[in-house]
Amino acid sequence: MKSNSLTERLAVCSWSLQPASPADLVAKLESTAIRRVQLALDPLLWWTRGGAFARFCGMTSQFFGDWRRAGRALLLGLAATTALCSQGARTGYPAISAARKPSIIFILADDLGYGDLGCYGQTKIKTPNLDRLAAEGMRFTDFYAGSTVCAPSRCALMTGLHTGHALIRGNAALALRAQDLTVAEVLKRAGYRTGLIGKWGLGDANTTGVPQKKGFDEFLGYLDQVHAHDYYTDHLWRYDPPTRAKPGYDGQMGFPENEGGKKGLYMDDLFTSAALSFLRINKPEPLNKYRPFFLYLAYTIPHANNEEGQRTGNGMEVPSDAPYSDQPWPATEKNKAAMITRLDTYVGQLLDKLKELRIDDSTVVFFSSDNGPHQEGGVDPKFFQSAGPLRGIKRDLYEGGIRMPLIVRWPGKIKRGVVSGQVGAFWDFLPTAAEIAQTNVTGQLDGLSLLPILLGKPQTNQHDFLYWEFHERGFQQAVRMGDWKAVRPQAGAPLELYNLSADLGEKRNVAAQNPEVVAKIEDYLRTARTESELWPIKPAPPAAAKQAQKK
Ligand SMILES: [Ca+2]
Repeated sequence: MKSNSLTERLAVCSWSLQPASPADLVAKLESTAIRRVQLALDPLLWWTRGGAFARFCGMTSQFFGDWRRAGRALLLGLAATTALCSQGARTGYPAISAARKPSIIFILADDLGYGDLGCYGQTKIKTPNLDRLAAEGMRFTDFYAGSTVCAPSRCALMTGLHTGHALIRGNAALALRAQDLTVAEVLKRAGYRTGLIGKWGLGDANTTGVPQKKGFDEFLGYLDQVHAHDYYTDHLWRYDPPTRAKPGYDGQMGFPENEGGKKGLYMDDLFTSAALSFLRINKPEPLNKYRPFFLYLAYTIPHANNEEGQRTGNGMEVPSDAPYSDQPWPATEKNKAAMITRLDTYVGQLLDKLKELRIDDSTVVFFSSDNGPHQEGGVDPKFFQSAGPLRGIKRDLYEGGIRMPLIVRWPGKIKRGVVSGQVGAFWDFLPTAAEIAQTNVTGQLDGLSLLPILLGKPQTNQHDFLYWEFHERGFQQAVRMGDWKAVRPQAGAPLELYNLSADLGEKRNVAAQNPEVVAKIEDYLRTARTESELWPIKPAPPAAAKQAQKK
């Protein structure tokens, strides 16, 4: 009854969750003549499918007792409803050009390392679906997150700006402002239906940075990053706009399944259910004039529940440690592996749904992670070599903290099984998505579109440099220039220089042997950033300075 109860509670909005019997009825109807009639009717009805429409189907089904009669009743109901509300109902839809635009999904993992996936060399943790995604698309070897912790990394992903120009350059209680353009705003203006499911972290309640003010039509998830540690939270935030057919929702949504310390509903499971519904409801089709969608699916695993970790020593909270229960590993590591395989299973479900809906060829799927592997919640990132061959982890500007898996699949457009050494970063996503959506972006951006390389064309537009700054240990900077990587461990310190083509693990500082390269990077660093009162350059705290010197 629990899932029914959940479905019922969410059914007021367009994201009903579990495919309970009303939704099954809808699915059956889609393959019948009734669907053809439905297509000719008011598009407003489409948006009600997960809510009032589904409930209507359920009621008619129950009342008439069989599919056939329910279908007949449905036709009558649709006709009557159309007569009542068709006037003006199409006006809310932006015109989509004759050339259909592809939909876009960005799946983001939280603290997943460069070495955590089979297709990136992981040997113990099973990730068959992500490996399949890579086999069917393009896998990048030299792609970088926006930062080495959550909020600034996600800010770069959303705004197309690196941490030398972005508003949010560290984990802090800051909110995006009205003038901070996001990829969701760009895509919404281009006619996309935009949804965010999962962790936001770029603006709390009652600020200018909530998802619905930053381009997302719908949102279900955590606003606050610390709240996102709680995998069995008793509430999430939800925004769903009101329409003529449904009242909408704006506020906290409670989950009695998790009240009083109960662990009945794992939030990443819920996010997957919501994402599957989002795809089902928003798939482009004649009824919505082939309106494409953008889904930003920001999972919270395999991040640790840090508070649980402090209480119990094991913050790797997951419903089951299967399929690793019998492994002779520490419980924290079994849980971490189970989290990653669980995430992989979610991705498999999403890919299956795209195929089932027959939109896999017209949907570009991105998968990445926001920063390197952590050593929180009782895990040791070395246990599975989660950073692969790279140096450093989360909170480092060495490669392990910022170099990420990136897989992009677009059947028929991106060649299968390609491995690319193209250098790119999170701030490239906004311009790439804009070009996929056939729209222009004005204003300052640090990113460039990677669409040419995705389509197998010459990538003539290249970064001269990639730039990061990090403020938790004083002031640290990093630059990637060609095969060179420079790191400044603290304000005023000389640059360390590594040649990644010969020394991927950043073990040999070759600054002294390459003064002209160091000078070029120093020249660039003089122009790489704008000053920010929020993020002043400050000396390293004594402990961090000592730590930096050790490295
Ligand atoms: Ca993170």
